[in-house]
Amino acid sequence: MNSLVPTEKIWRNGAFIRWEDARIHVLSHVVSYASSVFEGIRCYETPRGPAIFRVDRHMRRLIDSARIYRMEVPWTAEQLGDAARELVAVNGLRSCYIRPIVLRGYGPLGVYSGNNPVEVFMACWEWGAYLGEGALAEGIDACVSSWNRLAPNTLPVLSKSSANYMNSQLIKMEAIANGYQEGIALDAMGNVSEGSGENIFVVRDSRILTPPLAASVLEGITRDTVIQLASDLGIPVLETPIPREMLYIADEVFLAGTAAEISPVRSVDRIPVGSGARGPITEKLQREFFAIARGLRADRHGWLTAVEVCENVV
Ligand code: PPE
Repeated sequence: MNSLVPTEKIWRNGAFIRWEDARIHVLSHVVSYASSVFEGIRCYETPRGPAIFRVDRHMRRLIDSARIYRMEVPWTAEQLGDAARELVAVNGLRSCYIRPIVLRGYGPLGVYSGNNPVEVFMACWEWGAYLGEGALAEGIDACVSSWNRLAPNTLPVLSKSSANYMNSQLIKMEAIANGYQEGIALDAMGNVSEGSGENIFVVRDSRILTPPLAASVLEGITRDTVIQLASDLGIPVLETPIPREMLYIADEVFLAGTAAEISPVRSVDRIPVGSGARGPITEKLQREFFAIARGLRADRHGWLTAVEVCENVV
């Protein structure tokens, strides 16, 4: 599952290099100190060719993530968006996951990173169902993690930095070790925060609730997409602190992220969510989301960026 199949090319600092050549030295700053920020973006196959979903928002967040850590990215969001389109085209992919990474490279060691070069890489590969086959239709079994999400004044969660994913790994490993597919973390106050790699939504009495940004969540782009689509469909959405026990009495729970897309949660801590199957509001949002992403419904919010397919990929 989720195996990494190499493609031809990776973009590095403005040029395409072979997949095998995208290497860094073991003493690069990032290896010891996790000094990198990254993105995850999906490109969907549409009837008019491949299209990247909300690439401008992702590239803006990448630059913002770097800015929080005083890393200067020598590219604009627009230039990185162009690079992403070219990357998909040169690799001849129809649909894929795109991973840009900004890192502190080889140079002096020691915590201070101001004298290490900032390098930008971007790779893509085909990535299927993030939470396993059947997750989108049947839902997943989740637990509340014994690990909290990052407390304010520790690591900034609005920066999608690699360091934050050590916390995500603890949440995910515990969940898998205990027979669940995903862990839901609480924030430092004990309210619901997010999954190890997804934002969370709860449906109760035909309203959708999601934790606010101050609940130590990543400002997810799929989260924003869900909020917009719910509003289009006339379903009220509230960004509000959610107590843990709401997960046990909710009508529906779902996770949202680029990799996970919109995935229903069918049980939390072995307590069935609602009827224990995908709920109607989750399904409605999934249908709308995939129809737009796959170019089957009008792109009314301007979320898709077309990739011009190369005829002769070398
Ligand atoms: N919270 C976390 C902690 C998170 O990692 C993600 C994305 C989200 C929320 C949703 O953000 P967005 O993709 O903008 O809707 N997680 C990415 C990485 C997953 C991974 O395993 O790597 C992703 O979904 O691409």
